[in-house]
Amino acid sequence: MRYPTACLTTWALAAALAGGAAAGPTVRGQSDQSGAGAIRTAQAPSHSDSTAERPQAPPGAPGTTFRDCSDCPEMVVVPAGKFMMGWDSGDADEKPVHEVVIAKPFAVGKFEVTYGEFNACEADGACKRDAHFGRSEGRRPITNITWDEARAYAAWLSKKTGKPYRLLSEAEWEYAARAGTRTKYAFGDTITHDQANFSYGKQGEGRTKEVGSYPPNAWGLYDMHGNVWEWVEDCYLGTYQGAPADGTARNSPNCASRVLRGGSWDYEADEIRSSVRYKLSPKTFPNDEAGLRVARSLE
Ligand SMILES: [Ca+2]
Repeated sequence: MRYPTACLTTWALAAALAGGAAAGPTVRGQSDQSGAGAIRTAQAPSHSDSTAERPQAPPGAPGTTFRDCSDCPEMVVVPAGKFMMGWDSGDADEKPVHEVVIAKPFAVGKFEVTYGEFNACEADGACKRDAHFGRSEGRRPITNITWDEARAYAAWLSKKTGKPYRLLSEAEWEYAARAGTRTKYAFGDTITHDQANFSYGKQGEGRTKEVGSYPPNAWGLYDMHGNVWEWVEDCYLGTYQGAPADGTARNSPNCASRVLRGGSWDYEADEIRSSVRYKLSPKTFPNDEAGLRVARSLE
């Protein structure tokens, strides 16, 4: 069964009605990523949002959004549940398709981490400024970031907030990207340039776009398909044979490659599907297609 029937939860359907995953990225030199033209369908709260510093009720219910500090990424609570990870018709590393159970709700970054957000970490001395060419691109997703730097950013958030920030596990990432669907994309078995930032077919011609420039998936998460590849916690292993069924990350001593998910602005539609995987050395740099999204465990 190539694309099993979509199975949205009641909550996911409600969220959807409310408005709301080859070949891998090549290492390229820097290009001017300025410019606009994105189809804006949502406006994220700015960092100056006066509500950001107010005490907030502890997050818990799926769909709840929150921010733990004014400079912190906005987070969305995703529900507990289970899903089938991988794709029978995909690459060898997407098999075997296997069930994963996510026992507890957890929070996921509503957007990819932006330059503006990462700059706060740099300003605090916890992230390396010079590694990112000194660019300041506001709400464009941070790029040219290594796996080590991505984890350093999450560690900084944890220290700053006292909350357990981290990268998503690979299983959590696919669970969040699918948002209750079993189709090739969160939007169905096809995807259009009105739904995600991906290549028109000419390698190197394109750019990142401001996060939130395209519609969210059914769980309120933006840009899971395309824009930038997103580092996850797992060590890259060539198949899902022996993969954990509880959503935890896979690891390996002296891991040579870490996983990125979701595709980027420079990849075509087939390569931004929910199940697609890529690997890079955790210290790969520079790469103008590699970014991150954070997760936070809930108490
Ligand atoms: Ca992405």
